[in-house]
Amino acid sequence: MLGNLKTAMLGLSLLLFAAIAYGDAVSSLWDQGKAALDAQLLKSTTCTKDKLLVRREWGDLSAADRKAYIKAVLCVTSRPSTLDQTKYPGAKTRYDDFVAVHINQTMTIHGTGNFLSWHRYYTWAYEQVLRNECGYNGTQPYWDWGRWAANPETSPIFDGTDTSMSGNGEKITHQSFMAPAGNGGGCITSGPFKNMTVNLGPISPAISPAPPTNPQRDGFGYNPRCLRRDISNYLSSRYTRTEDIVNLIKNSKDIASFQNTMQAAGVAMGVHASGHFTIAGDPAGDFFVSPGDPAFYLHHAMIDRTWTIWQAQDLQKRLQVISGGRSMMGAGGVAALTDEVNLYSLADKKWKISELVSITDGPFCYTYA
Ligand SMILES: [Cu+2]
Repeated sequence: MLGNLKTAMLGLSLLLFAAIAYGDAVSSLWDQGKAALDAQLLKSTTCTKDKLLVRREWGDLSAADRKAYIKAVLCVTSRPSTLDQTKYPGAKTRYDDFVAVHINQTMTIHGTGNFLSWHRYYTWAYEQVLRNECGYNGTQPYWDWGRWAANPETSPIFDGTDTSMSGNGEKITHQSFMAPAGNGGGCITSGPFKNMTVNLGPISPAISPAPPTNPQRDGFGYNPRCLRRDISNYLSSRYTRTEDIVNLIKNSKDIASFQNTMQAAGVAMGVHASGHFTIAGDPAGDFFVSPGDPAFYLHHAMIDRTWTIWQAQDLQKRLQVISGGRSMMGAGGVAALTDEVNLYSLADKKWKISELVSITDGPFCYTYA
């Protein structure tokens, strides 16, 4: 009798769990591609199902999981830099090392053939450092833009609580360059990262008043300042709704249209720029220095998830494909799958783009919930 009751209650709680688990039209596209991803995993020589790390949406993490992630990020910001201090005097912490490597390669990793694979490897390398250098057992969470598009400021990612990635900046009179000024613009004042110091840059600040100028022209000088944000729903409610993500995935028939639509920064803004400029401020709105805001990695994990879902809709035709040049300005010619991706001190190995296209091959062994 008691056993039956227990079974019934377990069944009920499973039902309840199923009912509250978040799902939308984008996760339906994931489900449609899942069999192909599972088959790809079976073919992998390096990754197996029992080793897979599962990345989850911030809103689906428990408070304890969020705190563990935050603790690991704070740990990376407190460990010393491993970079050459004569060349990178502004890189004080291990966290800054990531920012410096992104600054260094900015012109050859955006609007290029390696954009997606480079940022996949970079986000993975960050996740590895959290785990290997800061004792983190979890995975890199992602920011599902569509889920919070109506009001990112009140999302669990940016609500300013101690389980968030900190909140908006203090409201100041300012101009943001990519959207009308929102309710912030100043230093963030709440949440776990309110005392975080941004050390590198700026290089292309997208907010006025601008942050103080870096003592070195290359942006690698020491320029300690607060983290500023101007979170608003202006871009998210127009360009990163669930329907926008679905349209991006469904309407992009080849890799060129997928990544061009994703990276568009013109009249219609793609999800990539919209995500960055939904956070805005300094350094999130700075094309070169944007990884200096710790929310960067949640954004780029979602870029990566979106790419994976697009791939999975026709996996075998969409894995070994790239499009674009080797630099933003066209120098260097057309990118090739055999081009190497080098993260220098952030990861110990160089990989070819062709080895970075599957989330269960090359260095990778993860999936998305
Ligand atoms: Cu980037």
